[in-house]
Amino acid sequence: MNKAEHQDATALSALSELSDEELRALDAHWRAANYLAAGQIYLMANALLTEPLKPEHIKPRLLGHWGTSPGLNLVYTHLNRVIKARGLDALCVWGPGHGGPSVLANSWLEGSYSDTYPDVSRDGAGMERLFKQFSFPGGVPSHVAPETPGSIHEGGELGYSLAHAYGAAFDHPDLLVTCVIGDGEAETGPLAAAWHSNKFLDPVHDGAVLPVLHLNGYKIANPTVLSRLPESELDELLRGYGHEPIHVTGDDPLTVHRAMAAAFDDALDRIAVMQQSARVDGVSERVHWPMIVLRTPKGWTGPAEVDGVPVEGTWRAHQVPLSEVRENPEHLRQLEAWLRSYHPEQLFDAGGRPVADVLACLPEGTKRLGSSPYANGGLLVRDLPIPSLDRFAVPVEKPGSTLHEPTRILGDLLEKVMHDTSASRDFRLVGPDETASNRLQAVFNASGKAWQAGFLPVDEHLDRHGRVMEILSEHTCQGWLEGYLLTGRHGLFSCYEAFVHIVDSMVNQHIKWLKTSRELAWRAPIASLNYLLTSHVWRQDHNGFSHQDPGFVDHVLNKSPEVVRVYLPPDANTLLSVADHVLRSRDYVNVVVAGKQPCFDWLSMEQARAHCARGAGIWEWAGTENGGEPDVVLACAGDVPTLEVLAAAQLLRRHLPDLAVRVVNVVDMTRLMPRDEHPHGMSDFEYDGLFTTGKPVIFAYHGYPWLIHRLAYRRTGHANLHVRGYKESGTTTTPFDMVVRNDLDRYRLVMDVIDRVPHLAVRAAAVRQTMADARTRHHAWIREHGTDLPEVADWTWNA
Ligand SMILES: Cc1ncc(C[n+]2csc(CCOP(=O)(O)OP(=O)(O)O)c2C)c(N)n1
Ligand SMILES: [Mg+2]
Repeated sequence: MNKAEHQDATALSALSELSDEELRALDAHWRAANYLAAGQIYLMANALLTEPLKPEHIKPRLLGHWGTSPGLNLVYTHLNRVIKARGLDALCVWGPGHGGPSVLANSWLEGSYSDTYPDVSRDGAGMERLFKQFSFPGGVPSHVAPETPGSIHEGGELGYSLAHAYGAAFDHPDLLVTCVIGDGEAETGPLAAAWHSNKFLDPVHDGAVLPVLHLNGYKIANPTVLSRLPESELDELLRGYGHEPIHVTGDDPLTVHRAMAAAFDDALDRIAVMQQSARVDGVSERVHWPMIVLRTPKGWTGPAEVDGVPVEGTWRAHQVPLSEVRENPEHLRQLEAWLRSYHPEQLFDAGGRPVADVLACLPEGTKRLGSSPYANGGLLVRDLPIPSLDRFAVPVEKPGSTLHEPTRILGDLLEKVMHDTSASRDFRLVGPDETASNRLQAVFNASGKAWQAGFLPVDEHLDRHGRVMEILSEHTCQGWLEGYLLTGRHGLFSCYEAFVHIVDSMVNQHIKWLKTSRELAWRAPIASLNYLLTSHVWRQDHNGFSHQDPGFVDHVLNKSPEVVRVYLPPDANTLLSVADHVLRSRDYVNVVVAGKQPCFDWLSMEQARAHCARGAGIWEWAGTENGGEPDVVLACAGDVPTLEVLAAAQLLRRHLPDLAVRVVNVVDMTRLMPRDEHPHGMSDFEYDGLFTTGKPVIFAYHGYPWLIHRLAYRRTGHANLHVRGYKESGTTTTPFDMVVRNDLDRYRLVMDVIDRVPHLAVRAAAVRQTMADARTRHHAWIREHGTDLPEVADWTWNA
């Protein structure tokens, strides 16, 4: 858009009734924030420019992002005004989180920063610290990070702001969540999907989300798609997403202040009316929420031209507009002129404290964005009411004789949790369209599925006030849940195992957030992010190869050990015990992999609790040790591998009754790690006792076999460890064929034992041959009958 068009559009915007005094004060606040943002990028001394700028005042490494900062500052300034005027509880999610200097500047101006970090006081000495520490060794990161007061969103990896904002707003009816979305960020898949969150926001029980699309026109090196659409086309697009856009456009500060104030007032008036009509008048029609489209220049108020090329209003303003300030006197001169253009002497008193005009727009106490308890969710979180597990446990008189679908049993527990949080509304279940498919449908007895779009008679369980969230965007599910947890609530994400990879990089970011937060005393612990991965690799009966990928566990186990936990409960009662644990935990990312298909019940509730507390242990009843040393250890992790190991143990009992077999089951994968690498890691002493130092260990694992080697490579007995798992051989076939194809089946495991226990090869050659023949029989049988061999399909534990 050219300048004339800018002005036209500005003229169309409604102008607010700001008094000249208010206008001057808002502009003073904005200029102060701009000054402080630029100061952080460049200065390590002479923060107030009390003397002419010299090279030694400049940081040796110039790091940070200027371009987005003036726009973020504008939003912060105007949010302050409306929070104060209307007494709002507000939170802001800063999508372009690379604008760290802006958010830091504002939290310093409002005093939140000094409240959190008293050594960075709101005066000249504190300003100097604020400047020097930014992107400086031993200081603070360049982005909006966990260290930043008032933040729940790093914005380092772009795309998640809008989903986070909605997550924060769900079940916080009195909260306004403003969300600044970069026009580059708006090109990402996660952001594009998140516009539809407005079809899930309940105007009665949820707060409001006010998106501010920040059209500064550019990304790092390119124009942005949305900024180059004709305004009418953009307007239609946003209306198509269900919003009513309010456009604010311009490059003259005072005009934009007036338009921005009017836009905020207009948006908040509309929101208040919509909430009133839903909450008081009981209107249940879908709401088309307002949003603001803010079109101002990138790097606004910065250097217009540098070295003969335009910078302000272009992509060149993205990071550091003047890059050779120490070496190039012209750059130094330009920087000084730029910084002095804000008139710091009018904004700060001689002691460096912001003057009254600058502070006039600021709210107080916890209304300040940087001091909102909503942004430090651990302050708000209550314990989840988790009922006693005994009423949900399945009775187990004898192991391996009854079958249950573990996730269905878990669904009963979740129904109760959902029911018991009906009033507190602080628990949600999210998933991409799979709650029922994952057999958790009992929760629908306690809550329907959130839905604000159209309803048809065929629909089931859709509910304007529901707390089960289903949208076919794993990114949106993940973003919602993160925002919900970060603002002090609880939840569970149930997902097909293979497709949870879609959020690999989102979970990376959340783990980083938690790792850093745990090191900040002022950040209170929040509820853990819990994944239930079901419909797993071994039982993709309907789908086949595309749906088979157990690698999320590998991905997560690379991450900060203090944050990540991985559980593979082998049956219904162990799943209940694991669920109880993860739902109570704080500050972790818990990955629980469990089947939804009928699965043998191995452990009573009491045994399950003890087994899960150990995380890994011997199942004496399944082995044949008789008090001596075992000849071989059969280890397993995961429901299907556990079944195959027990079936193998039974075959060994029958065919090689003298062989001393130990059966070990691992529920908590991190138990396998060395003790000094993970807080759950086993000492060598314990590990050696369980797995022996010299006997063969045949380990049947749910996922890719290499993981077990990685976890155990330092152990004495590693050379004797032989792992079977998924080796990417899959298709649509019978359940048992899946394990046969991947050499994880009972017959193969028996052959592995014979091959690895010394002196057995000759003695047990006939047994080995019987096992190989069974595999051959299996092969022919499934091709003829389409089902598994009766001896496999009808198998029960019978020792
Ligand atoms: C997912 C992702 N891809 C790429 C980047 C690298 N990156 C950092 S800033 C940026 C441009 C962002 O542009 P925009 O959202 O318009 O922000 P602004 O113009 O306000 O700086 C890019 C591509 C990133 N941070 N995250
Ligand atoms: Mg941009």
